[in-house]
Amino acid sequence: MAIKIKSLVAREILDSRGDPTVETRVILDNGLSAKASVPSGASTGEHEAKELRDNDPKRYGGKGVLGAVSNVNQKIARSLIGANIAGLKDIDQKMIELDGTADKSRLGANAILSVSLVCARAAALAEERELYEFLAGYYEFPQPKKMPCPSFNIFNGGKHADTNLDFQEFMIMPVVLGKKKRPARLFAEQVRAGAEIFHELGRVLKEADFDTDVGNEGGYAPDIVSSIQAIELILAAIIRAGYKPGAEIGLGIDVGSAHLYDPSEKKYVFKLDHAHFTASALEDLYNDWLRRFPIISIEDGLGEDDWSGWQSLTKRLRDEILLIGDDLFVTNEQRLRRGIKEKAANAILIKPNQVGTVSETMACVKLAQKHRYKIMVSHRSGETVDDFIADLAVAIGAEYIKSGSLSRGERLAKYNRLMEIEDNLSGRNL
Ligand code: 2PG
Ligand code: MG
Repeated sequence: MAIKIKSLVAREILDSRGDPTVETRVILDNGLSAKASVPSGASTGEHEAKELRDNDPKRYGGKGVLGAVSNVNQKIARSLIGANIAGLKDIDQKMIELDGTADKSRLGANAILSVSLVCARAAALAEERELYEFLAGYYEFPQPKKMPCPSFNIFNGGKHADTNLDFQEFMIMPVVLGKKKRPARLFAEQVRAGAEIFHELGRVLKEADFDTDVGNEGGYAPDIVSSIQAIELILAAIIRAGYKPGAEIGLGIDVGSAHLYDPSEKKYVFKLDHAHFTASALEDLYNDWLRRFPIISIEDGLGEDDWSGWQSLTKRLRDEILLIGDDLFVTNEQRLRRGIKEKAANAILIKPNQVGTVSETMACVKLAQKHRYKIMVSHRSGETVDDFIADLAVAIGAEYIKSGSLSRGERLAKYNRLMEIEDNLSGRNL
């Protein structure tokens, strides 16, 4: 017998930056209930689905989400109460139609995603399955077996911290750790390596008289003298923590370049380095850096609408490193289709709130996998303790996940859940 949605109740809660966001609870007619909340970006792409904010300057500086909350409690609840919880695609489709806009701006992508996430979680509960297992089965992915490699953002800049660093994220990726002799709990060992390097970086910074406060994603965020200095400090920490840069730990960079682009000049402006780059000069810079440093991944190396720049960058470096499209693709099938056609990027960042429903996220993942784009599942800079993306990454067999640094509970919630899943997969929790 079908298990149906009995009630949907949303509330305004606060995210990790102290800004309002939407949390929704669903209750099923068999008494089961689940809760989910949505994250929010700071370096949001121009082409993302739109979160609905109240824009009432008297509440939370205009960032309140009472409108989105009431859309869940009234319009969405009215259309979904009585729906079969096992029909997630229908549930998502109903919300897409109810909204009726291309960017979900009427009901709000935040309202819609909170319902989409909570229904997926409740459907898994109703079937008494782990969320990652349920998602893989329902959306027809192969049985989950492998864990994603974590990408830890231990140096925060750009829009994520009060620092002079223009680059948004410097990440360490223990991607080659255990290649020779694979440890039984590889993911847990990768987390350990990340944490040890993170703490060592704190000591390296302190000794050099830099401050060790952390940014939005839990990485350090001191003012420094050049972008390269960030790389050098990280490399020093990797070595001092007892790991080999390159051989065990690769580096990843999220340039967040859309926010550095000056359209009047047609150049990318790096204030800290007093440098202005055209797309092709920036391509040369990346090419130079990856020969000098163990860089294995560059995300949003060029702007979100610089298709010809992306094409050229991809042609040059596609066989050497991951070129990840975040603001470029915004987890959107149409944008990814264009990227495939134009041979732009070789990897895609997957963030459910960029598109607004789990079903559309899965459709985009399938298209990416069909065309051999590597997948990195991602958190947002404004997060909650909801760990949905950990299960999502395992369900779809993502190669990578980024959920920030090795500090701040909302970042660790995802890594901790992944360590639990790793134990589940190997039968240790049974
Ligand atoms: C990014 C994300 C997450 P934001 O650019 O990849 O790190 O940042 O959520 O601010 O868009
Ligand atoms: Mg990004």
